[in-house]
Amino acid sequence: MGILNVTPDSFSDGGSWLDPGRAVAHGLALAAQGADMVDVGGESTRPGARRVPVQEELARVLPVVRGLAREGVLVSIDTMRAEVAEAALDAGARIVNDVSGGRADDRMAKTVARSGLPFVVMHWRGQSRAMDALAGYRDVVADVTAEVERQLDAVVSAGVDPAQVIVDPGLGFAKSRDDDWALLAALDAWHALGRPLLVGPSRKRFLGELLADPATGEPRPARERDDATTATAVLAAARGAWAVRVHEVRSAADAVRVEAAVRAHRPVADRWAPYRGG
Ligand code: PMM
Repeated sequence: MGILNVTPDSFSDGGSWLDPGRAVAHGLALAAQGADMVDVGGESTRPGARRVPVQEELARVLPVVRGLAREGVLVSIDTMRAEVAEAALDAGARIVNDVSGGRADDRMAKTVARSGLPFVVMHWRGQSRAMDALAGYRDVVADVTAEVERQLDAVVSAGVDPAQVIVDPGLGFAKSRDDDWALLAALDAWHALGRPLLVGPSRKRFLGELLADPATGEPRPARERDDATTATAVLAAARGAWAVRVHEVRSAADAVRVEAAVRAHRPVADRWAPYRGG
């Protein structure tokens, strides 16, 4: 899943794609580089971000959704607002990606239910401006999967078919660096929910801190975290993730295809298993 943030203030690509023509061209480039879908968002969710007015969000995303859908790109709309989701679906989007998993707008689940289209339910504890203060888990993997299960129950009660739902651990959303690593290390736990898994590690803080400058302790700048993002994409793919949401598509798409090719040839390796030691 290629990321297309039509915002002035997203943490790593804010301001790059505000012009609709440039945004559509970038979305087409992401598809040409191997993205199976392009996720269009008009509101930054970086920690501390303020909400944008709904009219502003609509004005940012609709021309881009329309332009990409017209070119045959599978478009996902990244929004917490039912009104934006509905308008984007009318404009040709075919997936709703809600970082709040239906919790920020109580009309969202009904809107998605009516559409019958895929719905990304991400783990979420609250709005971006307060997000960092909401971190804190007894056992992050058990707590986050249990909370997503409750979000899943809530959207299903509102009419969403469980078969529509894709789950996402929400890396970086009300999570410490160690929480993010623990969630990545335990992606297998998500299969118990029985739903496809989306993972969004791209250029996030936990990678910047891992790659911090040893002399100054400064985190690696966001735009220099793509190789590390690609590594996490491979790990997620190897653990059976359905999709990985990334800014730099070429390397991540190549990498997950390598992983898939190796997986497809595993029966060859299995023939050698009896000869292996230990
Ligand atoms: N992360 C961001 C935005 N949208 N959607 C999903 N499903 N999962 C994520 O992890 C996620 C998301 C924040 O990153 P960005 O500002 O670089 O888009």
